[in-house]
Amino acid sequence: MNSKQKTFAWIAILLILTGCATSSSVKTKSDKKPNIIVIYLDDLGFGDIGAYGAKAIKTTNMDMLANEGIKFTNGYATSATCTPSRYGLLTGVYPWRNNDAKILPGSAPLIIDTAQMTIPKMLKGAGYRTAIVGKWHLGLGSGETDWNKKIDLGTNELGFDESYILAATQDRVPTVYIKNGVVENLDPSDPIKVSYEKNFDGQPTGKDNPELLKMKWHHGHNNSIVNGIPRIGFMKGGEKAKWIDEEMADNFLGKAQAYVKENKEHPFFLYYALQQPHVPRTPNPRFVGATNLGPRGDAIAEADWCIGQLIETLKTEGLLENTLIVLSSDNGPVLNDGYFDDADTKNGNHTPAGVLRGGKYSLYDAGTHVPFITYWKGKITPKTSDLLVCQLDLLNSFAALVGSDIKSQDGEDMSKVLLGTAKKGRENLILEASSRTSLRQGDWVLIPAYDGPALNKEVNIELGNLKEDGLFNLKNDPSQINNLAQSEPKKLSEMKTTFVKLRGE
Ligand code: NG6
Ligand code: CA
Repeated sequence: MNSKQKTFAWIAILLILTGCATSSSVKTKSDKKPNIIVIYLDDLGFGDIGAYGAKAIKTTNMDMLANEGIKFTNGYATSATCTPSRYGLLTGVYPWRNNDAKILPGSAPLIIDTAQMTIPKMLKGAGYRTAIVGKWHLGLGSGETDWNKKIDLGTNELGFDESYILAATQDRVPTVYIKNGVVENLDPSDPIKVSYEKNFDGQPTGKDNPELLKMKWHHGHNNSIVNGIPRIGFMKGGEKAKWIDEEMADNFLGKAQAYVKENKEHPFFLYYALQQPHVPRTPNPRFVGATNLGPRGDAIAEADWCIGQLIETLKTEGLLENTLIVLSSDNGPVLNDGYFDDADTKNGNHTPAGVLRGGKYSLYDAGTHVPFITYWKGKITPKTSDLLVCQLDLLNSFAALVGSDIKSQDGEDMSKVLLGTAKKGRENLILEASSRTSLRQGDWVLIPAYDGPALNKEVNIELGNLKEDGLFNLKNDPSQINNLAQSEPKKLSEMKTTFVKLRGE
C-alpha cells in the first residue's frame, strides 16, 4: 500500500468503527429492557387514594402514577387476604390450588416450591437483577426455623438475588428484618426463639401485662409485646435485632432506593412490598396528624410519601423513562383489624372501599377489587381503563414484555392491557376469600352460597356468605345490592357452568 492507500484504509476502518459504535449504542439504548417495579401495598382499599375518589387522604404520588399512567377500575388481587394474593402475584397460579396459601404464622415454612416458576425467576432468566424489599408472608425455611442461622429456604431460592424483608406481617413475630436469609443484627449471646404455641417463661404478654402497652389490642394480638405493641405469636431474645415500628417505612424505602441506585446500569426487577396500612399502624412521627383519620390515614399518607421518594430516585438516576411501575394492593381494606387505633372511630366520611361492598376477608367485591395502576413515563398514554386485569397475570405479562416465552398455569398475557394498547382484558377470573371462591365474568359476579356468618363482627365486615347463590351486575350495581340470581336464571346457569369448569370441580 502506498501512503494514499494507507490513509484511505485508515479512514475506512475508522468509518466502520464509528459506524458500529454509533449503531450499537443506539441499539443498546432502544433495546434496553425496561426495569420493572411492583409497588405492593398491604390492605389498601379501592377508595383509599385520591385518584380513586378519596378526599380525606392526600395521596399526591399515587395519584400522579394513576393520572399519568393507566388507572384500572377493574383491577384485582387474587384473594381477600395477604398470603394467597402474594402467592398468586409471584407465581401466576391461583392460590386456591395450594392448600397452604392461607394467612400464615411467622413461623410457617416456605409455601412456594423452589421448582415453581416465579416472576423473579423468570426475569432472572431474561437477564434481570431481582430484589424484594418489604413484606414477604409466604413462609420461610423448610420446617422448624432456627432464626439464629441462615434460613435455608426463602426469597433467594425463588429467584430474588437480593432480599430485605419482614417474615410475615408487622403484627406477627419474629419482629426482625431478614437480609438474604439472615436476621439483621443477630446477637449470638441473645438468641431468638419463636413459638406460635406457647409463651417463653417470664416473658410479658399483651394479655397479662396491659400496663406495658402503648397500643391496646382489640381482638387477637395479645401475645408477646415488642416496642409496647402486643403481637401475634411469642418471641424471646433478639433484642438488638428487633425493628422499631415507626422507622420501618424509612428503612424499607432506603433499601429500595439503594437497590435502584446500585443496579441502574442493568435491567432490574424490584418488588417493593410496603407494610402500610396493615396493623399495627405506626406512621413515623413526621406523618402523625397528616390526616384526620388517625394512624390508618396517616400510614397511607406515609406510604404515599415513600412512593414519591422512590419516584424521585428513579428520576434523579435517569431511570423513570425506562421503568414500568405497577402499583396495587394485596387485598381490600379493614378499619379495626385487631388494635384500638381509632381507624374506625376517626374514619368520618372516608370510604376505604369506595362504593364497593365488603372489605378484607370478604367474598364481596371490596375483598379483592383494589387500586391497580401502571405507569411508564413516555411509553404509556394516560387513561382510565375498565378492562378486567388481575395480579395473577403479571408473570405472563412481564414475560411477554421482556421476550421470555415462560407462561404460568393460570395467568394470561395482559402486557398490552398493562401498556394500554389492547381493547380486551381478561374474560373471567376466580376470586378467593378464606378458601371460598367466586367468579367474575364480564360485568357479572357469581358468589355461590356458603355457610358461615354474614358478618365478621370483630372487624365489622360483611363476609359475603350468602344463604343462596348471589348474582350481581357490577356495572349497574357496583355496591352489590341487588341479587339477580332469581330474575336472571339464564345468566346464573351460564356463570355456574363457567365456575365449575374453571374450578375443575
Ligand atoms: C388475621 C389477624 C389480622 C391480620 C390478618 C392478616 C387476628 C385476630 N387477626 O388473623 O390482624 O394480621 O390475619 O392480614 O389475629 S394479611 O393482610 O396479612 O392477610
Ligand atoms: Ca394484606
